[in-house]
Amino acid sequence: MKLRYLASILGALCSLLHAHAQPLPARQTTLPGTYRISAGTQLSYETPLAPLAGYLREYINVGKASDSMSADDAIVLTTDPTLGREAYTLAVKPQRIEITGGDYGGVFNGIQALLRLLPPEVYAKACPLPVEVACTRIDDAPRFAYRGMMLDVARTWIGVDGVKRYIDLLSYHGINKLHLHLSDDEGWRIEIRSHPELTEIGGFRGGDSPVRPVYGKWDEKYGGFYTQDEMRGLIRYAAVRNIEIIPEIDLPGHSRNIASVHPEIRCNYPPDTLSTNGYDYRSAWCVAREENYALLADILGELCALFPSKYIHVGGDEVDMTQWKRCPDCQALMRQRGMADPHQLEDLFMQRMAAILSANGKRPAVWNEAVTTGDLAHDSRVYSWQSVKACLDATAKGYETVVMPGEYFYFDMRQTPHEDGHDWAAVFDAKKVFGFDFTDKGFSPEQMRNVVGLQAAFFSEAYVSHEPEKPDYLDYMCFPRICALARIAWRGNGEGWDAYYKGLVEKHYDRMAAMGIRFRLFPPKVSYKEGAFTVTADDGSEIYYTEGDTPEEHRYTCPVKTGKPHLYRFFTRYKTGRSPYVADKSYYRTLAPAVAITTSMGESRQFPLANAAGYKGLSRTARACRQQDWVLYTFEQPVKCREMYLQTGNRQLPKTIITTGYAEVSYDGATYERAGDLEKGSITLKPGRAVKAVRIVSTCDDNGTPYVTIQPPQIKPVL
Ligand code: TNX
Repeated sequence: MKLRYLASILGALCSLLHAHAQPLPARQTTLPGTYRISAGTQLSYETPLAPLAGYLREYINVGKASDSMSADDAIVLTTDPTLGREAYTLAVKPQRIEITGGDYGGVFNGIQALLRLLPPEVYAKACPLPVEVACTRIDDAPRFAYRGMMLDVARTWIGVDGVKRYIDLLSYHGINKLHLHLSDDEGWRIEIRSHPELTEIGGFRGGDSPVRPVYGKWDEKYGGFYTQDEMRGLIRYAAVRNIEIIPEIDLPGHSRNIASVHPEIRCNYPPDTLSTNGYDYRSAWCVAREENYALLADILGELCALFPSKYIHVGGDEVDMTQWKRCPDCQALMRQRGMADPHQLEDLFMQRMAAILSANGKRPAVWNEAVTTGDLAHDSRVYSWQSVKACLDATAKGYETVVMPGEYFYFDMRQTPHEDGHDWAAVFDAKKVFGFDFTDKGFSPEQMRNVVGLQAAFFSEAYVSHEPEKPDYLDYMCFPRICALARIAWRGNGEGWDAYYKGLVEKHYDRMAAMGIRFRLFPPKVSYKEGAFTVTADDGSEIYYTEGDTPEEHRYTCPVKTGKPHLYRFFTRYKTGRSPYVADKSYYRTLAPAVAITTSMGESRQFPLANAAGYKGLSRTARACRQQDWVLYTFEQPVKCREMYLQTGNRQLPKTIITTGYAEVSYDGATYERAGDLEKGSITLKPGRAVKAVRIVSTCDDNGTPYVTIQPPQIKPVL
């Protein structure tokens, strides 16, 4: 008996130690009866909760405020600090609804719990009144204090309204941190009053800007920025919704933008810009140039004054240290300090940032590379993105760590192999996000104590070429992956995927539709056997298909008989959601006929033309393109095919491409005829005859990168 007593005390102690790691299951008790919310329902609240009363009224059009906290027929908002941070209880009683939060955030979370009990139209601010709610009591608290999402507004500009919409969507899901990636090589998005040129010039790329266009939007000047007043508005808007905005200025790398506006911040040597047609491609701040720290003090000083967040993210990822190795001043500094490794220069730079932040009452947040040596101040917060190992490493070094390894949490990654998006970290969907578990990854209890929470990221290089004026691509990449992230950050995944998926499909799809989210449905199951397609969707969505090149969509109602399965692509729709296309494997089958690739731009030694010609990987030219530069594909034997796709640039990303140009086809190897213009550096040919050679010709002067990437041809057989 005694032993059991001791064991249970030990158990309780252990669970306290694991407090961060152990998900806290919500307790929900269903009670008899219902409460009817009507236009006459009163709203009672403690004075500091007034913003939440206003918020709630936007969604449920309840009646007048009441001072009485004991009124019947009322929704009552109160706080009780003994509940703990962000915890809440929601009690729906026959006479009234009580929402009690451990703090402001707890009350907000309780309101969200109430919205989830109402018809989904509540998210469209169209909840019919009166509405009956079954009596219940929910006691709930978050697993992690930090439940974040990072949005890259540097590569793709997202204006104030777009960010507000995103904040709304995050807040419905209990995400409480929005990390805004406000600067990168391609854009500077926050007004700095002492240096207005940073946004006036650096907020835009292309046109007459010294910042070169990249990732699409080639012909126009593209960009935008937030004034400090607008940002203050966003900070307030987010705070009402229990979201803290954490700003990031990416330093000392990813800084080509500011270096294009202030070239003097770069290292002290003339770069070789022959391959880039004179464009200085260097992206790192010089560590040895003392004046740089005055400019940085101005910038960070204003950020510290503007953002209430305790942490200011100063980047630290992917610094090109070859620039420091070539800089006489950086080299002299290294000798003077007895440094052997350029990572120590990054440490020194980051220590200077930490000192500026500390003088302004703030702490640094950094990407995991910045703690490679472990010398950075230990009150820094580390965002571990590169791998699970990087998370283990930062937590072992004792840093407060936001866990966000790319292979689980980079929502710019594609979700199945044939969809859009990056793939460098992994190809994954919401199921993998939901499955993220600390227990099988080797975190010790000490390391778990350093985990402050989870975050996902949406980097936006690819968004800009997917109609960024619309939220479709952003939504498709983020939802339902954000739902899964939010669930594991709030509660964990103890319920298992099947139960979670059921709730997602049966309840949450309707909510997301009412929220206006253009969410992704899971792909339908497609099988082609004995001359017929059979397609099923397990989520009640409607199945459609397209045939050949015609965009017309047909409703699938019974198996489709065909001898040409490669012509069909299936997908599903449910309200505002849609699935990716799914095709038979014959659709993707390619040929690899012997081909020689030559170019007027020379070849890179590291990525020779033989890579693409051998269908082994990408090739690069030795320099950027100019007008009349060409890439020639000559086939050993003329090739008959139904489709030939020739691509310059990175897969899925309009970058390192021939920005503008055209293709010429030759059927005899001697005469060429024009076959069409490049689109995003690529062209799909549908030649009626066997092709002997194709030539791609550039019509642009420069493409803003030091080389052009050439991909292996993708040639589809005649079937
Ligand atoms: C890596 S994540 C980056 C970003 C890219 C992203 C694309 C990080 C700290 N650096 O600059 O946008 O990959 O997935």
